[in-house]
Formats: sequence, C-alpha cells, structure tokens
Amino acid sequence: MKIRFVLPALQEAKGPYWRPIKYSLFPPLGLATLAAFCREDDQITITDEHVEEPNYDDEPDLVCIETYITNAYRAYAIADQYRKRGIYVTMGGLHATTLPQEAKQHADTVLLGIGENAFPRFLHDFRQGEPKPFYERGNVDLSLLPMPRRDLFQKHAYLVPNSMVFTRGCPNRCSFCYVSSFFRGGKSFYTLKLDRILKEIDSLHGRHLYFLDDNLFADKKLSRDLFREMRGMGKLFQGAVTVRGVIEDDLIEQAYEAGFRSAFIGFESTNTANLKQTNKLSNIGQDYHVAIERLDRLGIMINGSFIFGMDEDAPQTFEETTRWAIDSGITTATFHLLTPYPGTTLHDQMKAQNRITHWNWNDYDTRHLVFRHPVLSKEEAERLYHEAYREFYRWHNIASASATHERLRMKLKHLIYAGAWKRFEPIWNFIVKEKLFTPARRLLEMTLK
Ligand code: B12
Ligand code: SF4
Repeated sequence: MKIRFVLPALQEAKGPYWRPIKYSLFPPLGLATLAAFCREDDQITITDEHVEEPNYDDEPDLVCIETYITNAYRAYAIADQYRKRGIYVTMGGLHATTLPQEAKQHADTVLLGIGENAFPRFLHDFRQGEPKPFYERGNVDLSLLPMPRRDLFQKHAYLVPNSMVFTRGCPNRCSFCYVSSFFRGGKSFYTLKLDRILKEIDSLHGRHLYFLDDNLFADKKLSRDLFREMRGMGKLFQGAVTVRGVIEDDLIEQAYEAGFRSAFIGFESTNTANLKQTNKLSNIGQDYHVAIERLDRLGIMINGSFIFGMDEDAPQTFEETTRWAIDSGITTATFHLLTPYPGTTLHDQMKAQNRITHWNWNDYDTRHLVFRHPVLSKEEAERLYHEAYREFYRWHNIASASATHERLRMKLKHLIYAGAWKRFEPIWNFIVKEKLFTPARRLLEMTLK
C-alpha cells in the first residue's frame, strides 16, 4: 500500500514572520512515530512542507495529515485536493483532536489523541475495507512502541535531527495549555519504559539531542534513572523543565551530569495573581531567582517563555517583564500573547464570558490578541509584544544580560547563543538554503558544551 504522511506548513510560511531556521529545527517526529505502525512492504513517504516544496499530483492509497492549530487551514486545503481525486484522507494531531467535527469536513477519517492508540486500529480496518469515520482517543500502552521511522525524514534538512520524547503529556493542568484539550477525558500523562528510551537514544547518531517532552522532570523516578544511565554517554541535550522542577531536590544536578545544557522554562508571568488565575501551579510560590541562579551555577542556559495578556497585565507589563528577563540573565526569551486554544479550560472560560473576538485559526499563533482584555486593546498588545522581542534582542541588552553571569564561560556562551539565534538571520537563511546543518550543529554543540 502507498501511504503518504504530510505535515502541512502553517499559513505564515508565505508571510512576514516566516523564519526558515525555526521551521528547519525538528523533523516531524509524530508522523515518523505513526509510520512505524505500517507494514514493511508499504511504500511510505513523509512530506514536511516546512522544508520542501511538495507535489501532490501523486496517487497514494492513503494520505495521513497532521494538524496543529496554525496549519489547520493548509491541512484542509491539501486534504480537499486529494479527496477531490477520490484518495482516502485521514487526519489527526492536536487540532483535529480538539475539533474533530471541523476536521471531518475535510477528511474521510479523523483520529483523536495520541496516534499510537488509534492509528494501528484504523490501519487494520482500512486494510479490511472497513475504516470508521472517527477513532476516539483512549488510554495508550507505550511499552511496545516501535522506534520512529527516522529513516523516512529528509536527510540533512534539519538543524536538530535528534529530537525525541520519553513522556507524553503532563500531569499539570495550566488552563492555557494544549494538555487540557488533547488528553481530555483520559489519562494526560504517559511514559516510555527506561530500556526503550535508552534503545532510542542509542539509535541516534551524534552528540546533540533535544527532548521535546512537555516537562523533563514530570516523572522524577524515571528521569533520575534515565539521567543515571545517560552519564558517560557524552550526550549534550536540551529540553523543558518547570521552575519547581529546578528548585526541588537534586534532579537538575543529575540532569547536568547527564549532559543537560539548555533549559526551556515556562515562567509565563511574574505576577502571582496571573499564575493563580491560569492554574500555573508549578510556578506559584516559587522564587524564580533561586531557579535561575541554580541553573547559572551549573552552567545551564535558559530559554524563558513568557505569556503576555493575562488579566492582571497592563501596558507596562511588557516592558517590565522584558527588563526582568534581561536583568535576570535569561539567555533567550520566547514571548507569547495569551491564546485561548479551542478545547482548553481557558477557551471555555473566555467563551462563557463572551470575550473571544474571532475563531480564525491562522491568528491563533500567539502573536495576535484574539480575545477582549480588561485594559489592553488588540493593537496595543500586538505592538508591545513585538516591541518586547525587539528590546530583548537588542545587542546592548544581550550584552547586559550576558554580563549578569558570574563566570566568563557563561557570559560567552550567552553572547554566542542569543546573538546567533536572533541576530544572524541572513547567515541562517544561507545555512538553510545550502543545507549546511552539520557545521552549524557542530557550533551549537561547542556552545552547549
Ligand atoms: C516541536 C514543536 C514545534 C516545532 C514543529 C516542527 C515539527 N517538525 O514538529 C516548531 C518549533 C516549528 C513549532 C512551532 C510552533 N508551535 Co509548536 N510545538 C512543538 C512541540 C514542542 C513538540 C511537537 C512534537 O513533536 N511532539 C511529539 C510528537 C510525538 O507528538 P505529535 O506531533 O503531537 O504527534 C502525535 C499526535 O498528535 C498524533 N498525531 C499527529 N499527527 C497525526 C496525524 C494522524 C493522521 C494521526 C492518526 C495522528 C496524528 O499522533 C502522534 C504520535 O503520537 C509541541 C508540544 C508537544 N509536547 O507536543 C508544541 C506545540 C505543538 N506547538 C504549538 C504552537 C502554538 C506552536 C506555534 C504556533 C508557536 C509560535 N508562536 O511560534 C508555532 C507554529 C507551528 C506550526 N507549524 O503551526 C502548540 C500547539 C497548540 C495547538 N492547539 O495546536 C504546542 C502544543 C505547544 C503548546 N504547549 O502550546 N512547534
Ligand atoms: S506545566 Fe507546561 S506542559 Fe504542563 S500543563 Fe502547564 S504549560 Fe502545559
């Protein structure tokens, strides 16, 4: 059977915010995970629109499309194109799971939730000629998970080919997070077995590794066991942790010993009332500076994530938060405007209050304000959001954030990492165009080391 997996590119692929390097970071891991459930004699291709110009004139037996919120309309357009020619289309992923009825207008079958449950059941029925219109999410056993089919990725098209996950979901319940919609009604946190995780790490070539897990320390025992086993492997890895996870016990030291060198942390807001309102429990009552100093002492860089537009925010919050991040020595910052993704608790709350202004998914990209805020207008919020980015990445602010570190080594790492990420766009564009990812990865590894 000929099966084509597609990761459509978001609408901005042709827009002003398109950063080729951002979308050449990771290969489509979810689709490679599903491809592993196909038969050996199936002819499989994975198309990632972020890194290639696809041609959809082919005649596969089955097309499987992944949807995020911002690529939903593009996903629907591709699906419609195939279905017009009588080709069977199935859709899954975060957006289709949240809004299956919407997705069903463009797909023959919609699969909900983690694909490891629904996809093998669907494939079986499809081969029997009896596919159902919907496959509901159900709890998943990840213990027998086959290895993702990384051999199907476009080789040399990514800066970070070694991405993986060893947990799925998160035990926390922040009201704005996809976790509250994607896993609705079932378990919201799954783990792989230690042996299986080690086997996957072993199968990856090169030193650098990016764990895409929502929270690396969500299962402390598993993380501890994993980090112990990873010691001496010579890996350098990045991933997401919570403020509490960094402060509590000695797990962060264990992670460092295993090669952890750059932490993505959702600080979200420095205002406790905001944190309470959005149920960001892992941050409430935590001293952010304790976490920052601990990471700094170890030599772990911080990518801080911040959300603007929570109810307690005012126009000055943008500048104050940006200043706070610079003065705290955060290496890179990711700013967002609060976005009520459909299916989340936040969305339900705002909808009940009649605050959502529109449901055009292209705007649900965390750069647009899609709801009424108590004091911020849409124009003001969006302007201040862009200003926060500009301010944070001005050379003199990068330099002043870097100067906050005690050790010279951290100062230099900070300068190189932050500067390279945001200030050398033409160089990145050249690297992407010429597919010079191997030397770029070497530099990344040297910086992380
Ligand atoms: C890596 C990543 C990216 C990469 C994507 C590149 C890539 N090649 O994947 C980059 C950096 C480009 C990115 C950018 C953005 N991202 Co992003 N990203 C992620 C992240 C961290 C991991 C995704 C992943 O690989 N997961 C692991 C794999 C195994 O899971 P999966 O992809 O979900 O696939 C499984 C299921 O969804 C399902 N499935 C998926 N597809 C299909 C298809 C079929 C047919 C079936 C049956 C099943 C199925 O089965 C798969 C296997 O279990 C997630 C958070 C997360 N934990 O998922 C956020 C996340 C997906 N991103 C998000 C957002 C908002 C964005 C941005 C809009 C943010 C921004 N302002 O820049 C942009 C735009 C992205 C876009 N293309 O539209 C949100 C999406 C919210 C939503 N409701 O859709 C998430 C959930 C983060 C969050 N916590 O809010 N992102
Ligand atoms: S801690 Fe992070 S991943 Fe977990 S629910 Fe909150 S925002 Fe989502």
